[in-house]
Amino acid sequence: MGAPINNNHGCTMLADLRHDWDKGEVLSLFNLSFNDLLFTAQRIHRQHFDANEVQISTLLSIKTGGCAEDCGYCPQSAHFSTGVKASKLMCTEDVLTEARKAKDAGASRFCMGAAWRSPKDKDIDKVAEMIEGVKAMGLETCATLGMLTSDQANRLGDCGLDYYNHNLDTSEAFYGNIITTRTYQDRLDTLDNVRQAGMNVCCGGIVGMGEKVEDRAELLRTLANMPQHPESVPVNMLVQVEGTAVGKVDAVDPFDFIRTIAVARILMPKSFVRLSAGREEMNEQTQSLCFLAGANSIFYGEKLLTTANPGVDRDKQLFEKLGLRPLQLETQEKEDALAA
Ligand code: SAM
Ligand code: DTB
Ligand code: SF4
Repeated sequence: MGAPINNNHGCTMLADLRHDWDKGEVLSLFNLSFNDLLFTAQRIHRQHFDANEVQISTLLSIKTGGCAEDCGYCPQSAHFSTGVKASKLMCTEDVLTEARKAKDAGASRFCMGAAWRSPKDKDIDKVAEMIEGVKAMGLETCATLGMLTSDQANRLGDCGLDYYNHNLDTSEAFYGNIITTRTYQDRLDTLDNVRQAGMNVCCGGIVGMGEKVEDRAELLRTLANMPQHPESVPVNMLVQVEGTAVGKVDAVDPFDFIRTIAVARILMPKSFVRLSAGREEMNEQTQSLCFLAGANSIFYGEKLLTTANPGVDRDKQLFEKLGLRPLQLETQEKEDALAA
């Protein structure tokens, strides 16, 4: 475990990855001056990554709406009237057509999301077929299907799923204000099953649901204190959807969102931190500060699951203005994906 070293200029250097953060330490990062926080985060970022390279994933909702869970932020929950039409699981052929388009547009990872509390075993068979087809195109694969048993996680791992996304969403203390139909421990159990199955973990949360800075700090502390940091940490800014439980809370101050990205970068130096949902509502300057704070991954393509994301042309322009480049998969990774 590396101890934080303060160099008296307000920047903390980390000798190694840590998994033993306490509450006060994380909160004190949030309370740094904005410049000190961003400088610290950017310096740590540069120790582990090319600061001008951004990983890009494209999302597809393979099964939309009608979900039994009551997640207070989600337009796909059957508990809210949001205008999202429920549909059945897409067929593999249509999913592969969308994956091909995503690859041609420049994505390196394709993430398939389903509005399920948890998949049935027969759903896993169908999703496995999709995963195999997407991998055969030389794309990395990610899925987010709800809670998994350890058998289901093993089956997804065996068919070559690279990443499983399952978010903790917020702190354990605030969680009950947002979701009542499953527990924080249920989420942690699925994350354990994913890890045991040998897949990469994609786990993060949402900022802007009315939580306090202490809740953001606790969410990040929980992630960072896992025995292994999630390889991918999506930080979503709440997309406020009319009809959901948190559709009308006060919008988060962009500086507080940027701070959350910076603290995620400092706590999990080697993880990809994704500037996730909410970019459609952000200006270019806010997004740029997120990249400066250490975000190095985005969702790319005009739709997230059911809500809007900036169009590909706008993102290309932004990358050009900032001198950013999409991360290219290594030749070896491509060959592995194609051979699988
Ligand atoms: N049903 C699965 C589950 O909940 O694990 C997978 C899909 S679910 C839509 C994936 C994640 O999307 C949620 O955990 C949440 O973090 C994020 N999400 C959903 N609605 C959102 C919103 N309105 N704004 C920001 N993020 C949202
Ligand atoms: C994640 O953390 N954010 C993505 C992905 N993982 C699945 C989903 C964002 C959804 C935003 C609301 C919607 O489009 O329905
Ligand atoms: Fe269902 Fe996932 Fe939406 Fe919760 S976040 S309502 S589990 S689709």
